[in-house]
Order: sequence, then structure tokens, then C-alpha cells
Amino acid sequence: MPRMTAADAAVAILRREGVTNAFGLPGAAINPFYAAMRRDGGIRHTLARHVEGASHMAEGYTRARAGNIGVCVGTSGPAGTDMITGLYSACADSIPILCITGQAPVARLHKEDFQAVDIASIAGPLTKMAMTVLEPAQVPGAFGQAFHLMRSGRPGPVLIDLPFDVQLAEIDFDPETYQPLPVYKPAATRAQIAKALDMLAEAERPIIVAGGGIINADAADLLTEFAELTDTPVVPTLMGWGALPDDHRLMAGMAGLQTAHRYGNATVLASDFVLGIGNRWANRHTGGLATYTAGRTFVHVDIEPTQIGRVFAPDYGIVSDAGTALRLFVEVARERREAGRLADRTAWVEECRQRRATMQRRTHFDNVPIKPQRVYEEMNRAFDPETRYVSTIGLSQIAAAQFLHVYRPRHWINAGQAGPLGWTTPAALGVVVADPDTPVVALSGDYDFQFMIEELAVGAQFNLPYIHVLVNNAYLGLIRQSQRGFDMDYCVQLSFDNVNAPEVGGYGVDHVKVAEGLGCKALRVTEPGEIGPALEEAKKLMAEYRVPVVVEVILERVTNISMGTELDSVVEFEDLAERREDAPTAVVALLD
Ligand SMILES: Cc1ncc(C[n+]2csc(CCOP(=O)(O)OP(=O)(O)O)c2C)c(N)n1
Ligand SMILES: [Mg+2]
Repeated sequence: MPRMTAADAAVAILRREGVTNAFGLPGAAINPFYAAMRRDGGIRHTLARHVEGASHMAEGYTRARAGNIGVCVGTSGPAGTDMITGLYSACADSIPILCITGQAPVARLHKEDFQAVDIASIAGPLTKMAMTVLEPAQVPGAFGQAFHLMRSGRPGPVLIDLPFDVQLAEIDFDPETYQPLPVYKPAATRAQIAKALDMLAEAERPIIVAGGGIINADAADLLTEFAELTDTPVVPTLMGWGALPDDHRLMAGMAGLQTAHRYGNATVLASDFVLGIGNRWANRHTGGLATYTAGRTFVHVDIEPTQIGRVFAPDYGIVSDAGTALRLFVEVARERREAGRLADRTAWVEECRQRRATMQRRTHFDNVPIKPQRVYEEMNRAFDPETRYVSTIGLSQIAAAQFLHVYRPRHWINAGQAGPLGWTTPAALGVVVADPDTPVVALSGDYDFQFMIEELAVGAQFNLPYIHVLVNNAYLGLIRQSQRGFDMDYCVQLSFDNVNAPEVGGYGVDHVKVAEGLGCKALRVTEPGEIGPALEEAKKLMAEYRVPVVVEVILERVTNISMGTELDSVVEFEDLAERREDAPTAVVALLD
């Protein structure tokens, strides 16, 4: 039997499970694992500048391609705690990442050893398994179980903590005959799908709410086929955005309190039946449940049994992987169509399309300082449907979801539930590592950008090119807006006179200089007409230098973005689109 260190066995299993990339940074307690990675030679390691960054890179890496599992590695103590935010983000959005940490030797764990922290307990609520492996011979089992859990049921992260002596201990292990454990995914039955279709048939104004579970299951094509077969309008959630292309005739818009379209909310409110697939009725999607549910029948399909009924009781629940459910939905719907048993939805579909063609927000403003809406209009012009967007949180992200267009699954990569500031840059880098051939455009507010700005150096060092649109209002804009409810503007403004950079006009940080200092290219624009040319220039710079290129747009300091607390009372702060020229890049042209 081959004999090797437990760390060598761990790396051999990573390889057999398909891992080709890791993100992290070493420290003394994880050096045996790094030594094993070095001996193996088959894992490309991206050295982060901050361990939290490594964890978000792993998440971006997973989310870019079906089947990927991002791996992040750090030493004991603060490296593990730094990655907790990454585990939270991944857990909250049902994304598998494997976090590997070093640890003090087993015999010293209880002695307050240097950098010994009980990371497994800290990570427990954020992972599907968090284990400090105390026996070297358990290492293969722990890794096998980790992959089994990450891939089974509702996907999510796992943490494996490896004491120093456990990594170094020799064990018998045969990588050749190692076999990944079977993956468990609940599957809907035909009877369940038929019942849900019966309920859909009884409805007059049905919609599908398409969640991130469809993206995780790589089932966007099946969703499209099912929607087309039954002629049912689709409302994607923020996590499901891209499952149906934005220019599809059945795309009804997103609904919610913030990242939503006026027509999306109106269509949900006009519907009488909602089939939720792979979604979790997030509170920023539903708003108040009384408004969301009144007068509607609900069917909820989810892979995690305890998700059914968690937020409200649906009229019918199905426990299933979204892909398996959709395959059956397509099969049974096709039979019913052939038997002439599917309802004619023409009038309802047309009604939804009319809303899309009339209820638009204005994007075309010529103001200086620039209004944010104009930035997204210019981005819609500059970036084609191949583009993948990466963003985190803030007014910037909310407006992006209201105004940008997404045409493919995995082309809107957003930390939906946790929304940790700083996520955008490292996540974008992880996305670029996973898929260097698809153009990546990240979008940050100035504060999100500053949170993990050091990771730009990772992009420069490892030649990970992407475009980073930075919308700078020198404000914690989203929090400024939410403080209106407290009648205050307190501890949220970021502007100052930069003694080194009078040219930034009191906006404080000179992002161009910082980005350049970190090895990236950077441009700044202050007038609306400059945005388009700057984005084109950024594409050229990216191709030439193969590094991240930052395009900073100096915005007006205060712009309130549409949001509210109920689907039927989202507050609009700007003029609405009245003519085509008001929203020239809307997918469905405004009827005027
Ligand atoms: C770690 C963390 N702390 C605090 C918040 C709360 N928060 C959400 S958005 C935001 C302000 C973001 O400012 P910026 O990135 O400049 O975006 P803007 O809203 O101005 O577009 C804050 C503080 C958060 N999401 N994450
Ligand atoms: Mg800001």
C-alpha cells in the first residue's frame, strides 16, 4: 500500500475530485500541506494578499462554471477567522467552497498554543461540515465526505482544519483506487410534477419565480424550455438572473424591494399563481409577505426539504433538485401539449410584455456630475451579451440590477444574501481564473472597492485581466439613503481633501493612483460623454497589459435609487422614462 503523509493524501484526493486551482496564502501551520501541493505540482495556486480575499476568490471560481469547487487555503488562527466571511457568503448563497486551514498540533490544542483557535466551532453554523481532523488516518475520509456534502442536496461550503502533526503523519492510502462518494440529490416524482402542472393549469395568470438553484443545477436551458412549452412568464430572482436571457419574450423582469424592475413587481402583483423553483423567498425579493402572497397560489420546488414552508406555507411543496424537477416538468408538459391540454396564455404573456414596454426607469441623463443611471446605460452599450458581471452590494449593485442586462446563466455573479463589502474584487479574480476566455466586468461602489483593494495586485501579479467599473459618490451611498429614515447623514460620507490629489476635487481617495500603484491600469471620467470611450479604452488596455483595468466614474454625491418595503410601494426618486430616448438601452423599447 502506498505510504504518504496525510497532507499528500489530502492533495491526491483534491486532484481525484477534479481540483486544479487553489487560492490562499501559507503560514507555518499549513506548510506541510503547501509542501504536499508542491510535490504534487498539479494545483495552480493563486496567492491572495488577504486571506478573506482568497475565500471570495474561491467562491467566484465556483460560481463561474458548473461543477467547479473553489478551494481556499490558509494557516491557523487569523487566517481561518479571516475566511469566515467567505464561508458565510458561500453558505448564504448555496455555493460550495472548500476551506482548508492549518492548526496547532493535536496535543497542544487546549494549551492556548500560538494561533490555535477553535475554527471548526466558529465555522460550524456557516458550513455543511467543519472538522478539525484529529487522526491522520481520518484525513481521506474527511476529504471524501467534504466533496460528498458540498455536491449533495443544497450546496454549501465545508471547512477542514488540519493540525500540523496530522498533516505530517504518514498513512497508508491508495490514490489510484480512491473513488468520490455518490452524490445525493432529491428528485421529484412524476405524480408531484403532474400535480403542480394541474395547479398551474387552473391558474389564469401564472408566473415562474426562477431561483439560483436552477443555476446551481445547470438547468437554465430546461427552465427556458419549460417556460416556452407552457408559455409562462419568468421572474428571475437576483440569484437566478441570467437563467432566462433578458431579451427573451417571457422574461417578465425581476421583483423585489431593491434589485427589481417596476414591471417585474407589477407582474408579480398581477399574477394569481407562482411556481417557485430553486428559490428561497428572500425577504428583499418578497417584501411584506401579506402583499406578496395575497390572492396567489404558490408551489415551491426546492432541493432542501426544510426550505419548504420556512418563509411561508406554500399551497404545495416539492423536494427536488431543480434540474430533475425541470426535466420532468418539460416531459409532462410536452405530453400535455401534444394532447392539447395546455392553456392558451397569449393574452397574459402580452399583458406582461406591455408592462415591460411601458414601465421603465429613465437612464439617459446628461448631468455633470454624472448620474449613476447613465453609467449603466453606457455599460449596456459597451459590453456585449458574452459579458459576465460581478458585484456585491450598495446603491451601485442595486442600480446595476435595475439597469444592466444579463443574457446567460452565471453571467450575474453577486453575493446575494451576505453582501460583504470587499467581495467584488477577489470574486472577480476567481471568476477570471475559472474562465479566462469570457470578458469579466466587475462593478463596485467606492467603499466596496476600498475594502479589498489590495487584491488588485493579485490580478496584476497573476495576469488576471478584467474591467472594474468603480462608481464613486464618495459616500456609503446605500446607508446614506437608508439613514433618510432616521433623518440623518451620519458617519457615511467618505469625501476629504486629498493633499496629494487636488484633481479628485474633494472626493478623497485617488483610486487611479492606488490602482496604478498596485500594478493595474486605471482611468477616471467625470463627464457622461467620456464613459463610453473610457470603457473602449479599458478593453484595449486589458488586452495589451493583461491586468485589471479600473474605470472610475465620478458620480454626483447624492442620488437615491428606487426601493421600498413592499412590492406595491417602491419609491421612485427620479423621472420615469417617457420617451424612447429616456431609456435607450432598455431591452424592450419603450412604447411611446
Ligand atoms: C462588511 C460590511 N459592512 C457593512 C455593510 C453595510 N453596507 C452595505 S452597502 C454599504 C455602503 C457601500 O458603499 P459603496 O461601496 O460606496 O456603494 P454605494 O452604495 O455608495 O454605491 C455599507 C456600509 C456591508 N454590506 N458589509
Ligand atoms: Mg459609494
